[in-house]
Amino acid sequence: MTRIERVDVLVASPGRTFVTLRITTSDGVTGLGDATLNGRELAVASYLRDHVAPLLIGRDPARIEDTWQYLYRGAYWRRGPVTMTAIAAVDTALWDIKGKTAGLPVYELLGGRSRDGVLVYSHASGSDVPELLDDVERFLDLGYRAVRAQAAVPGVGGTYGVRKGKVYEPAATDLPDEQPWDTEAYLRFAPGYLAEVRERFGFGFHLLHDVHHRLSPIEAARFGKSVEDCALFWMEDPTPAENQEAFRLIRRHTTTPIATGEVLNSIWDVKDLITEQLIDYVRTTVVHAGGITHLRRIFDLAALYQVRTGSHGATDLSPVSMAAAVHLDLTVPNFGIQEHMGHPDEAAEVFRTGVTFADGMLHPSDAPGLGVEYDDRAAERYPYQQRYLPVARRLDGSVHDW
Ligand code: CS2
Ligand code: MG
Repeated sequence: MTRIERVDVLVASPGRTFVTLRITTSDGVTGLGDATLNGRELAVASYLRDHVAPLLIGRDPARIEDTWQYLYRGAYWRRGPVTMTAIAAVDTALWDIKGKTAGLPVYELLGGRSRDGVLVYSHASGSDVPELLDDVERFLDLGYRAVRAQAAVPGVGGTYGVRKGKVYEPAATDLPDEQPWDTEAYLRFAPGYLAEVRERFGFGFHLLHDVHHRLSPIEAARFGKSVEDCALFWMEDPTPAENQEAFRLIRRHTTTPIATGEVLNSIWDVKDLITEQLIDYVRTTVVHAGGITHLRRIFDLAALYQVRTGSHGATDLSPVSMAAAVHLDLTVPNFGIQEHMGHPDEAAEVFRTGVTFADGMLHPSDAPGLGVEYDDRAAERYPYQQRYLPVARRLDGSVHDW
């Protein structure tokens, strides 16, 4: 009988920090899982190394669902980003192993292809509107059929999403960078530049925007109404989603589609949003919402209510969870879109992935399992670096949602 023989928690910072779980079976088959929780990485590394790994040794790697239930119910303390990211890493690694053992890519284990490829969007941004427009053009020229647009609000250094360098990386300082925020300035400025994107490039591609949890429900309703002529694919995280009822108010005022869920980590956190159709896209992910096993439950619930998938895919989601996302996205009937921000060049030295980009879509490799390899020797060149996400402060100095 095959058994789990070894569990490694691998922490490295190739361009940015990633925590990767590797499970090795008594047959010598290995599986990878992403365990990266941006800004709180070591909490998950310890949860896995100190609390979960000892429980996995000797277990049957084929029993994915049983392991999921064992780790979720057996923890007693349920849900939350650290627990669900740790369970996700184990789950993803076991699906990788199952695929390798079966000699099949994971998407074949999930029901096979429902589409030719996975439509993706990437991030255009600018420190001013001309720079944003040039960046949108760059992504359209690269073949993206969907582009997110974010521009710095004049005089507001804390505007979310403005890239400095090749990829947008918000966790860039060894202590939280405290950034100013001015909601009124944002509400007066952002609708204008989104309209300018449409004026310059038309409506032949999907335009997305991330509000990033910054507005109250009525402010979000006001924003949604003000951009209706821009025909956004979605406005993302218009208001913090802990209070799922808040979205009822937004829904009453605007037809701009809504996406939320990247900071949520279980079906319970999105149940009302989905069953009341308060959102149009659910953004939960393989890495933060309990792995492939739990995310497909969320996606199946969403399908019943015509809510489509729109998973988070920023730089802090490693090539391992991005590959797993593509395998799942390829199969689910209610796929919407997949975020694809890419990774720093150094990450490609550590993670060798078979995922490819073509014609505005991502495509998984047909290698057995997830199709990702981890190079330990390369990882040694990039020791862990502690980095924090920023903190936002209103003009009166009080903390706001970053
Ligand atoms: C953002 C992320 O990609 C997105 O939609 O919300 O950049 C997010 O800020 C980071 O993933 C946080 O680590
Ligand atoms: Mg977001």
